Amino acid sequence: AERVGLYPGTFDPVTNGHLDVIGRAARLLDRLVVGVAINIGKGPLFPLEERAELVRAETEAIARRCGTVIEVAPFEGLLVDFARERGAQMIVRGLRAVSDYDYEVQMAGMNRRLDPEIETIFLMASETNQFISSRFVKEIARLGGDVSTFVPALTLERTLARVRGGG
Ligand code: COD
Repeated sequence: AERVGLYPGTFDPVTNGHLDVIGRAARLLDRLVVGVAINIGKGPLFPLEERAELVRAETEAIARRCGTVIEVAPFEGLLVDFARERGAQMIVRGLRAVSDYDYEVQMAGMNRRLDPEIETIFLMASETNQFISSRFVKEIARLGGDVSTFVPALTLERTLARVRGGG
């Protein structure tokens, strides 16, 4: 059977940490759906369409390299419902520092109660990309720091345009 995974997130914006996880997941799967959350509490820097557009653009090379189909799709509502709808047997999450652990374990546990058929799998990024977070990328860029090793090229350009534009 086709192995399908769902990698959900906010991607505000996509970072080299996310891409590292996507590359590792792609090697294990036939098809990877990257779910871009529509409703996110805190006002995002990028609107939904641009978050999805950047994920799409930055994952093209990975899809070509792995021969895995990567679909980028916005979603709202329950994650497990979206996973079922897209035919995914597993949810892919990334683990960074221990600080992610509590939240990730609770989320995986709750999702398992909601749908015991769907497995959550955790992947770690390389040492270089391990500690990158969208939140700190935005903060560093706003304060004039160099984020060019944290995000891919097009995303860097768009991030600088947004923070310079005061957005
Ligand atoms: N290295 C490794 N992993 C990383 C890195 C890195 N440098 N950076 C990010 N990641 C991982 C994160 O740990 C996460 O697993 C994933 O990448 C996405 O990260 P974010 O920050 O873009 O997205 P999140 O964690 O804010 O997304 C949360 C969701 C939108 C997926 C969640 O809120 C959700 O599922 N909402 C839908 C409603 C629902 O079903 N709720 C019940 C869930 S129990």
